[in-house]
Amino acid sequence: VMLAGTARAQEQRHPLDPLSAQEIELAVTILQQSGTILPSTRLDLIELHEPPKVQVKTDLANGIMHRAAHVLMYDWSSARASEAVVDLGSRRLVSQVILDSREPPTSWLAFARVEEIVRADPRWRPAMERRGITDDEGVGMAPRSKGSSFPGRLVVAGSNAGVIGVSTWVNNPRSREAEKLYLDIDVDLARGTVTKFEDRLPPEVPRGADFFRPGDRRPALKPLSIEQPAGVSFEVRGSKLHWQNWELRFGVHPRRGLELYDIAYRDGDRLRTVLYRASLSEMVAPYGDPEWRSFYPPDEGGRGLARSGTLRPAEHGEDTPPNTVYYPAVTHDSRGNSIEILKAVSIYERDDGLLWRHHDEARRARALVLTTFHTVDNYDYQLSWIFRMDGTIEVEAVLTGVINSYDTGRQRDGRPVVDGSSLSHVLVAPRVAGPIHQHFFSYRLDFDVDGERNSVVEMNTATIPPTSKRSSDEWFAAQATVLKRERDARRDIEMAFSRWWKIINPEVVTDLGQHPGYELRPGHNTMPHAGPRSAVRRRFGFIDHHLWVTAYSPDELYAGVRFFGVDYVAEGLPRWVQANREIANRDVVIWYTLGVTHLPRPEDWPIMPAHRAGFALIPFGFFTQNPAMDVPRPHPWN
Ligand SMILES: [Cu+2]
Repeated sequence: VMLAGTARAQEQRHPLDPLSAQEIELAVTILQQSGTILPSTRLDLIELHEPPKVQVKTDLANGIMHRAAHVLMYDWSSARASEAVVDLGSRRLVSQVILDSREPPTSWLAFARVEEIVRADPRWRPAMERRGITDDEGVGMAPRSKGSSFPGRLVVAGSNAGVIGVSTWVNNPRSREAEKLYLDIDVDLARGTVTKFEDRLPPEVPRGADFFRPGDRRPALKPLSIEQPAGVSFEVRGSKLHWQNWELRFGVHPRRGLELYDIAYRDGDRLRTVLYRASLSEMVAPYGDPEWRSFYPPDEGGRGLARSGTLRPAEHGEDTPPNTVYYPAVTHDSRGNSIEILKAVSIYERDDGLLWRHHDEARRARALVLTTFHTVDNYDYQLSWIFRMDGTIEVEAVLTGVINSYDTGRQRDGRPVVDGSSLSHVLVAPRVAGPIHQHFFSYRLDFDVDGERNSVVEMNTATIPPTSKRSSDEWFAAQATVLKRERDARRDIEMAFSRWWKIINPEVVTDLGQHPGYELRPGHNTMPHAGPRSAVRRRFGFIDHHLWVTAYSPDELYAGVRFFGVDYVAEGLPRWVQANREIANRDVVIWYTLGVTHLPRPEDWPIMPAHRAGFALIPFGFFTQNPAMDVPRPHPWN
């Protein structure tokens, strides 16, 4: 019994598991006791100090667990950003580094500081009450940097004079648009005080219409029941998930959101590794309407996908099916308090259409979905990892929520769009313009196909040129090219060659004499349309290409920038690949940029219908036949 219990405890914990609430609090306590955290210090990120892959494997083999926290912080009174590593086992401060920046490391920390200062001012609550707002949680506040656009400089270098304007609005989900609060507020970020507070509420405040039009509902549909009377077919112990032949772990990171690690497939009596780790690494949304403003929010890096308020709990039976099982996540606020979000990760099985069919024999597919919901100001994202019975992993980003908009003053378009028009915005409602923009997601995929040493092969399909033997022009073939160096591995989708990529293990040969591999199959994608000298292209150069391949390095986690306070031109992928490291038959990391170009439609208003984007990881020669031939009949829900 003891042994079984130990084995179970072993299986429940993993060196890559996110910090628990106790670990977050312990890290903060150690930093307070060592004098590293002052009363004016705020905590930007409290995360697992990620051990290198080699240490993770050694620790797992030896059944030991090193736990350390990495903490990124900013002291508002001295305008100093620093990072520290705390060993949680020995309860020691291991290292502290002052960063070469006077700026807060993320816009989130500046948002949190503004909210903290304004909410503590005695004039705030009466001003809210005058507006009929009793719960100010839905009130948005943003630092309005004077003379530069977000994400710009907040603190003037070399000075503590951090006086800044504050924009305020109500995030009323039932209102047509974010309502202005008519408050003129300046705060001193360094001193933590409000220096100006003017209430400019006009006698008649325009209110938006109700989004959901409750009196105007269509008739309800007949019931469709989704039930699993015998329970779900997956099992979760700690961070470990088993479903069908899949074994993987999942956790939530304050910045990166849902992360998967140790993804493996049980193939007979062998447990075969596929991915060491997979997560979103950055996202950025450049806006292109010259009549609006220059704006390219990095919602993952700048705000964080799971920091205070951005990770939204699921609503039972509405955003996921009723057979969903919910799992909590732990994140933290800027004072270092841990926050538990219940229903943070939704896991459910869903009917997945046809698995395979021939003549009178067929099998029904089931998929396992791991999903999270995020609200970043106006926009909403659903980020999913979908596991299939045929060995496929589908990665999906769903975009919904409220588009950014501005008031044109025009009730309607003067003339319909005609031939030759150039559109940088669309009137989506009377007076409301939706500016053109793009969404880019960078996924970091640390493949370990049957082991660490992998290669990436580009596949280009083209006509075989006629020869003297074969004069016909009807032959075509897929040409394989191994990507050998990082700088040659900046690649784009090419329709003319039906281009795709395959991640193989060149040291393993299957019974068919092939290298086991996984295909990265792009879905719909896009290229950046801001020019190459634009701020967004210089700062987030990862959007220049759909595929990047790098040699594994434990510090290289963010395709864009690690911290925003430092001068962040050409950080991340564009900088790393200048080293031009070898990538053939190495431990490699694949980075895929998924893009959506969004010219808003009237149908995107007031709340945008869910728009799906994604790509798939599909076994190609990983198995020696269809791995789902063994699915029993009749279909698996009976
Ligand atoms: Cu959009």
